[in-house]
Amino acid sequence: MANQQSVSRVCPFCEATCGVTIEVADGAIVKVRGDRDDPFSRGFICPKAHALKELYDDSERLRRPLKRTPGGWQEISWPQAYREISARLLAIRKKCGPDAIGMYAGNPLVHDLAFLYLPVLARALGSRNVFNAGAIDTLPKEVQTGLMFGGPFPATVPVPDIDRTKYLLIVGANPAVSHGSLMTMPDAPGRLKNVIARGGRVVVIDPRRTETARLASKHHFIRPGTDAAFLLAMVRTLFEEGLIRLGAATGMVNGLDSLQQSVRDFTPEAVADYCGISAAHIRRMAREFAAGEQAACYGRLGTCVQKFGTLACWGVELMNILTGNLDRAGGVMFPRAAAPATALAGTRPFKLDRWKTRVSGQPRVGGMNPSSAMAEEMLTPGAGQVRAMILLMTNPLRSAAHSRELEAAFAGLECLVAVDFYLNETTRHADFILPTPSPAEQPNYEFGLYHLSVRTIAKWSWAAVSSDSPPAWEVMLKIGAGLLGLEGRATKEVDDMMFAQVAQTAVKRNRHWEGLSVEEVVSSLAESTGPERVIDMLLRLGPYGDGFGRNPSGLTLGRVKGAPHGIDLGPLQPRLGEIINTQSGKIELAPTLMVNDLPRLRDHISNPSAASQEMLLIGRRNLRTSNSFMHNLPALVKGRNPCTLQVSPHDAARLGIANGSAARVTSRVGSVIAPVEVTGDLMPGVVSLPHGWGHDVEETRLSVAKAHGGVNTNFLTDNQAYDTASGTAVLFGTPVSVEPAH
Ligand SMILES: Nc1nc2c(c(=O)[nH]1)N[C@H]1C(S)=C(S)[C@@H](COP(=O)(O)OP(=O)(O)OC[C@H]3O[C@@H](n4cnc5c(=O)[nH]c(N)nc54)[C@H](O)[C@@H]3O)O[C@H]1N2
Ligand SMILES: Nc1nc2c(c(=O)[nH]1)N[C@H]1C(S)=C(S)[C@@H](COP(=O)(O)OP(=O)(O)OC[C@H]3O[C@@H](n4cnc5c(=O)[nH]c(N)nc54)[C@H](O)[C@@H]3O)O[C@H]1N2
Ligand code: SF4
Ligand SMILES: [Mo]
Repeated sequence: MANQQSVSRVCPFCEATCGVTIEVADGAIVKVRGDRDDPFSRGFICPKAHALKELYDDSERLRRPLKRTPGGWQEISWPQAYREISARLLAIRKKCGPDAIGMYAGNPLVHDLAFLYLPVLARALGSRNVFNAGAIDTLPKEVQTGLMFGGPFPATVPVPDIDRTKYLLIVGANPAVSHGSLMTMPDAPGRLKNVIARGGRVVVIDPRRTETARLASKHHFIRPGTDAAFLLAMVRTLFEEGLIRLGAATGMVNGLDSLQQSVRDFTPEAVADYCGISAAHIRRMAREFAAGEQAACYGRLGTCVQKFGTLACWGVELMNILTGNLDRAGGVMFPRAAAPATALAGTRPFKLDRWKTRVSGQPRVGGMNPSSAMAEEMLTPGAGQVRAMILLMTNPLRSAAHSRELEAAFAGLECLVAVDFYLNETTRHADFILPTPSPAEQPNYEFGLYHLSVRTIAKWSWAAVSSDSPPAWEVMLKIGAGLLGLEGRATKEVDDMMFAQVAQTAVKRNRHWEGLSVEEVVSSLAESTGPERVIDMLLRLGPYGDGFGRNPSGLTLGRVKGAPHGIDLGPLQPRLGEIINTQSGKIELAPTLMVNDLPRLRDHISNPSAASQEMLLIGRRNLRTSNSFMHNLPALVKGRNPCTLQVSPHDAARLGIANGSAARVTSRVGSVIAPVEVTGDLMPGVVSLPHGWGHDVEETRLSVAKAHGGVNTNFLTDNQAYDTASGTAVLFGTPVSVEPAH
């Protein structure tokens, strides 16, 4: 057949970085399959990998910029879009100041090289109103690791050394479906099974008997939102029973006594009823964990998007540190990325921002506002009110808490610009939609995720097919240039200006190579442009790099590209000494923020819920789709409707709702009607609905998604409920009432 080609790359649809081979014939994608020659994934993929083809083929995916006009959507050229957007935004900034234009970056940006251009656009914007999806996801982990290890995120997040551990305690994560988060590893189910096959144990703490729980040695239900109490009771047991061993962290910690004092009253007996786990089980798990030579405690979304997210993340980390499992093979370790993010960040230790958000005084972290403050910042008049937004690959009207209120906020904006390839529930409010290419049409390097990877990997992803549209990084650079009054300048010219700044920081931060100057770096890379140039610089400066010729056999982007299936640089290695970046130079075991948050937890333990007859709503992920944007792809949504309200048999009987009937679920902020699925997998008192659904809006161009509409669980989640330490929204553990819907 004419013009056939196989292209190797990484699948961008979750954090696992599975290698795929895309078969292309005559410019069309024929097939996506697992790449057996990828040293990390060895052929493993999940059904979502096929979205590389499906998204490319989707005729409803936008190919040209859209502009809202009184007569409806109009296709316009890219130059016209840049010109008009820059004029509109500059006028708003002139009238209302820089804070009037906000920005919100969503999840898929992490998997796009444009991620590297986020700081560029943020600088050009100069607004205090920048938001990201972190506050509905990883933020408590960012705060906790920042305070304990010094940051920057994610370079100081330890990950379980899953391929060597003998005991894995999973708290609030479902890697068998999510394929792991803040722990990059292809084939999560296989790796979990291998822990057990090696004679190890996997223990899961989750209000739902999940797919991961089914693979595990043991599962315990836990009442949503009570993990901090559970984990601190485990920590207290370690103190009480003399099980503290610091291992590699010996001599490197601060605050051990203060920690012991702080957790004194968290006895297993005091928290057992609150958590729904018996005191005997808590003690036994603490002993087992401490006895295991190589044990890793891992928490994810269930420990983050809840009322005590920062405290729960603290508890997870304390278990690892206090049992000598930090920086130990088979415990939790700090990955060493080939292209290190630290080269782009400042050197100063992590600190919470002095600034709080304008309206409700929520914490800001790393210059970002939490997403739960977004609606009020748009709706509340006064100096600094947000009147325009730039959205980067996000669908907050389905993914963020209290999306009904957000809808009103977005509808009232003077200008909304969305970098997105669908006309969906959020972008339908836009004035301009800028559709950058689908992932298969673009190269990539999973820059962020390789900082969280359970092996050190460097792999370039090649574009399988070409596109006429500019990549997202270029669109962001152009919008940034417009805001800086550089509208109309050549991309290369603006990019060179931006790169000179980035190179300056990187050379200053360089720890590996002597005698390197900014001029040398800039001139060596003068011919290239865009994020490829940044990645090349980071690889060459990094620990495996060629040091711009100082280590001739080291990595360059060219060498990485020359290994199409990826380069495996080996297992995790101890590196605690080079990680710690706190003011004191020690690991802070009892940061003030956490200790000061304990009274809030104690209050909640003594008065768990004003209305304890209410149910607690949690989320659920679906293996075949990711968040909100794959529901227009027929191959991924065919079959059984996954958007059901799961209820335990006990509650179903009590509430008079039958399997297959409809139930009304009501929270403080809203109400939805969902089909009921009665299942013994759910803890009594808890109901579960997946997120990202509710494709019921007429004006969208999502005909397949509309036919599989589902309900939007974020009509129920409450943006006034957040982890006060970090500003992270409570997405799991929302109090709701449930009744038959007639
Ligand atoms: N209730 C509840 N809510 C949740 C969660 C939960 O568990 N429960 N999970 C939360 C989490 S962890 C996250 S990360 C967020 C995610 O929420 P978001 O960050 O909003 O991500 P998505 O829902 O995937 O929406 C992605 C948007 O980007 C567009 N898009 C996707 N890929 C590309 C691309 O390559 N190019 C362009 N131009 N556009 C693209 C899609 O059309 C879509 O509009 O949701 C959160 N919301
Ligand atoms: N197939 C698929 N994969 C995905 C995604 C997707 O949408 N679909 N999304 C990706 C994204 S953006 C992310 S951030 C990751 C998330 O990765 P994970 O965190 O592994 O994913 P979740 O399924 O949200 O797992 C959270 C678990 O916490 C449990 N839980 C809820 N409340 C509590 C609680 O209070 N305490 C405890 N202990 N557990 C609780 C839930 O029942 C659930 O099993 O997944 C990624 N991978
Ligand atoms: S687990 Fe699935 S979605 Fe995640 S990277 Fe692998 S193939 Fe892609
Ligand atoms: Mo996420």
